Amino acid sequence: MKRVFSGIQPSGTPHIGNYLGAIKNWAAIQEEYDCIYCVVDLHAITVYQKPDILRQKTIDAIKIILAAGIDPEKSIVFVQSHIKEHSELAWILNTITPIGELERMTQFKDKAKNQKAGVSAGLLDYPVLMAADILLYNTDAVPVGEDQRQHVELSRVIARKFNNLYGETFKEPAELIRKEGARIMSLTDPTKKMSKSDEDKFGCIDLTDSPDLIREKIKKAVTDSGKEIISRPDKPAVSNLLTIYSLFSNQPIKEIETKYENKTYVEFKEGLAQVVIEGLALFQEKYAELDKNPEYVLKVIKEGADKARNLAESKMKEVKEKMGLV
Ligand code: ATP
Ligand code: LTN
Repeated sequence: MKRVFSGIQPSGTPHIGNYLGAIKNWAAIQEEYDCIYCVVDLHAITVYQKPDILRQKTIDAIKIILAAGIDPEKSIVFVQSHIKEHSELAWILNTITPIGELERMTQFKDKAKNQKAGVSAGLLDYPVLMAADILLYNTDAVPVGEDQRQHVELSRVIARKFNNLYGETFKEPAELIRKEGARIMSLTDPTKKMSKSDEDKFGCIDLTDSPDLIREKIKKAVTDSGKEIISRPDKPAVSNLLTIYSLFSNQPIKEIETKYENKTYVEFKEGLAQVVIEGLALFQEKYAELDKNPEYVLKVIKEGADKARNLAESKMKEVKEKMGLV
């Protein structure tokens, strides 16, 4: 089976953008691929995190992965900082990565704007650590949202350069990006992607939001001028809501448009809230069960690290031999 690797940062609370754009798909492809899913705490610290909160969010992120239907008997689930080879390989890859490639990354440029106290070397280096995550496990495919495409492309550039210098060592990974849901937009500003770091809490629906809060957020979501409920470039807000509706209900957008022809935005939003609440119900039920069973979660984390370590150690040995690091 081909290998899949992906990661989620334990910063903020995951939202339906993370779910529809990535995690839901992670569960769906478990039968087809040999999957490894990682909570990337070393990536999260490229922006300051309070230690106690980081610790808790890391465990919460593991629970999110499990509640989304990822089965630790089938897939490896682990925490990035538990496997030291990620940092070790990132250092090695740093030595062959041109700074110019890192400076042109869109995510770096966006996040650098918010680091008022000066941009850290870690923020610039973020994509190299991500390349290390991916290349360490001979990954074939990386399921991510659209915002991560550029980083996966860079990991191919780095793999190619290493292979040219030191001999065939790394596979060149492909991004696996779904057409629908790859970029869920903010509910309050449809020109921005839904993001955990958004200060406006009404922009995001978090995966752990209660039904009442989901209804309230959808009620407050912005719409476009005109009354039609239709997906069109000049109706970015409504198009985003229709995408969310379609992905949670598994109905094509065209059918939803027909259903709400001649109906009001209020009626459409009530229907949407219901679909989102129902679409998250099973996930939330599983999440609440895991909350009651912290020993199980810790056991999954430990066993996941043991499996990942075996693979990572053997790849690092190969890398060091090829480079003359003996
Ligand atoms: P955020 O901006 O919310 O902090 P992120 O991309 O920085 O998200 P992660 O939590 O690590 O951080 O992302 C997990 C996955 O969710 C990634 O594959 C990412 O591409 C995807 N993702 C993030 N935001 C969206 C979105 N608005 N729509 C679709 N996919 C998204
Ligand atoms: N940068 C990604 C998280 C991430 C990742 C990875 C995704 C870190 N390492 C390796 C796929 C493969 C993000 O912000 N979503």
